[in-house]
Amino acid sequence: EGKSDMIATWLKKHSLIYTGATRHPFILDIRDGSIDLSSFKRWLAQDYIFVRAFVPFVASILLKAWKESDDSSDMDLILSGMAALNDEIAWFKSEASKWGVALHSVVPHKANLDYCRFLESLMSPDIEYTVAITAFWAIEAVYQESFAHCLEDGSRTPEELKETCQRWGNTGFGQYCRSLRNIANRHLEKASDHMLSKAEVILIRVLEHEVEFWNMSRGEI
Ligand code: HMH
Repeated sequence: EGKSDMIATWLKKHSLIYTGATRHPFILDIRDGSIDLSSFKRWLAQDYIFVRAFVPFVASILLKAWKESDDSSDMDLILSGMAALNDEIAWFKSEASKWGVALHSVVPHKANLDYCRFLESLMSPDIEYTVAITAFWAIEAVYQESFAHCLEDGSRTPEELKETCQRWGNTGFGQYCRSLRNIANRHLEKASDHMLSKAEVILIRVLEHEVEFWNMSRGEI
């Protein structure tokens, strides 16, 4: 296989863990309507903490794109992603108040702390743009694929959870993820073998953290 769609190559190679992250029991429980509302609230509170840590991570990628990318449209896309995170934080606050979740008193669980620490490690200037943008794509793609699955024909997602699923499962977010994937692929295509193996390892780490995050949300701690 050539290097033109490294992401496709890696998704095939690591399909077990990718499916584990995108078809997790937490998501299947939403999709079949059997989700326990305490799990949903736990996910909501923990994800708010995660998204707050995700903002500086995306800012670090914006900085890398500005310094390292040959295409100025990369920056435009990343900036639009940052703007969407501003809306997302406001959405978490209003959703939490709807569900009676007090965000200021949430204690981050270990899986969340581990994931946030991992994000922080990726913010280092030593992490190349190619590696960081691959991680960024993977983090967004897991949510897109997961929540889109809850909206497909035949799903029995409870009405009160549909807005959440729409947030990441909508076609606009799907297009955004495809654009991130194209950027990642374009940079991976010109990367050295050494850089490719770093990006592949980071991709697997992201998928593992996503699985742990869903496990935590389901109360398996
Ligand atoms: C844990 N992964 C987690 N939370 C999110 N909000 C996303 C990915 C997508 O942005």
